[in-house]
Amino acid sequence: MTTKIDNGVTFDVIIVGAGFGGLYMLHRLRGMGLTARVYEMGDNVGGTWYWNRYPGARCDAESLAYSFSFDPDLEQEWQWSERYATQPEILRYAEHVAKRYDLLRDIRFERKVSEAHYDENAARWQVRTEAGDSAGARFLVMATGCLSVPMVPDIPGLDDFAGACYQASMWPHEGVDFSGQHVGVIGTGSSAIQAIPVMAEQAAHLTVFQRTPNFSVPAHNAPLDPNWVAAFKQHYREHRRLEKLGLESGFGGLEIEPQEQAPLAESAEALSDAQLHALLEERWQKGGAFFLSAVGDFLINERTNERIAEFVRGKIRSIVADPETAEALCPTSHPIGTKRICVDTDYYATYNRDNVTLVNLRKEPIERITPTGIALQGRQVDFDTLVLATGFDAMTGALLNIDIRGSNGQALSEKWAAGPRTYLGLMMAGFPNLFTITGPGSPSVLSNMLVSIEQHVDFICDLLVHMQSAGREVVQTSLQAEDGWVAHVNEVADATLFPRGGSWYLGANVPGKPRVFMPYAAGVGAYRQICDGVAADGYRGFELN
Ligand code: N01
Repeated sequence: MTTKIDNGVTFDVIIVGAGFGGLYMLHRLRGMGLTARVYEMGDNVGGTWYWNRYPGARCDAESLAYSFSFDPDLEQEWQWSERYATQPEILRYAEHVAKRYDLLRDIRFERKVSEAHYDENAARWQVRTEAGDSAGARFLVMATGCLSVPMVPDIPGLDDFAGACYQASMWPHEGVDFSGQHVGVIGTGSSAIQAIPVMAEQAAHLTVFQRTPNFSVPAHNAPLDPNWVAAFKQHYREHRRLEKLGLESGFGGLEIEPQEQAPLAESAEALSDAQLHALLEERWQKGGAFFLSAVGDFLINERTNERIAEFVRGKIRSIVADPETAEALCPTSHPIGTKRICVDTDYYATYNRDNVTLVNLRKEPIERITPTGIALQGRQVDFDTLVLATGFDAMTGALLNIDIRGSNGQALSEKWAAGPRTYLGLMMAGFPNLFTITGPGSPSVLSNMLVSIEQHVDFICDLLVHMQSAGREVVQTSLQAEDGWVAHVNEVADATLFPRGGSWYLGANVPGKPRVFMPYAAGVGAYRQICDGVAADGYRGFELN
């Protein structure tokens, strides 16, 4: 432990997590003259970009968009080197932000928060860490991230494996050398789809154990041309404005000139196959998840969705040489886009390598993990090293891992027993003065996280200023406001194909987790308008005392 333990100290605000959400929150609070302490589990800033160091890890939003907008000088001075930034570069950026705004002195690292209890009489949150800190604060801000609790698969024999076993989201800082190794990887989500091509280049042999194939589109990543960037940066403010309104996509649609991006067609209904193919091909060649928004109704019209899905399957069949492997890689069990679309570099082509084998677990289920590999029904596949790219207990996992208790000692785990309930993804009824950044019920994981983080932090800070000027100490949301918001979030999701995705958006990847569509699916523009309206109405749905 490098810093002294907090014992009985109090702050205006305690922030949990030093990822981008925690860093910006701290910066803003400083500017308001408030005292704040950040507790962070890792030994450095960066959150998801601190932990997810697996080979090939990079962002699926363009670097010029996946960055802070709050300071025009920062965005002008920081130079991104690639269209999609690598994990090490994003981590360097987070470190730069922390140093540039002198944030480190208020962050305590290697501090896992174990409990946060609200003392109603004192109107104060009391927070403890596993390291032994005990501190109080009027406000508590959970900046714990949406994808920060790794899922260890419940496969019999996992502990019996005698070789090295790595979880993609807890990758060793010193890296892993796969040279000459036989490697097995379980999972084919975004993490695996990025890691597999890179690991395949190094390993003697790579066996991919796939339960559900995923749709993936090419990133067409490339180094950024400094002249292009300089021209883009002349318009940075306007790009940011459009991005905040959800009118420009940082998922692959950035051009020098800021422009409101519309789908190439509102619906595929009136398009012939050849016409639709041409539109999709245009976006496919451009690269990135922006591909999905080529046609406006892809998430509400089953026929459109299936035609787009079939286009991608056609791509897979044209890239992967072995027809059986190609068919196994073709997703058929969920509408395209209802699970997070993956963005890759050479993923499908990797299966043409002699040293890569796909095991289709739908045909050959895993019986158990053995000391030397994986026993399938009827055969054994041996390898030296096992990589688990098996995802996260998303959106609620990090909050429920902490013993959070609000008014009358109510535990958050009790309140959320049937699934998360929030008002605007920002507050829970019965938990006064506690805010979540990009919590369930907000656009969060369906958006560019940096855009959503800044909007949440700014909203919370404006609310605190409003409370200060009104002489109020306590803010809470009502059950009525919360019920109304939960109903609205469900209504929006139910109007789409999202609930059919069986994804981590729904909690479907965690055994026993209630199936509730957690993010708000109407987009950052609509959400921002609602939040602005709430604030303009004197913070409708929030009770100030
Ligand atoms: O996790 P996932 P991820 N036996 O949950 C499989 C973000 N992200 O870490 O689908 C066999 O998507 C599971 O199979 P199935 C992004 O938002 C972003 O890859 O449950 N397989 C699935 O294939 C992303 O969506 C970036 O049948 C098992 C895989 O493990 C989110 O993080 C990069 C299994 C888990 O896939 C999560 O992605 C990386 C079992 N028992 C991540 N248990 C970028 O910005 C699980 N699986 C680019």
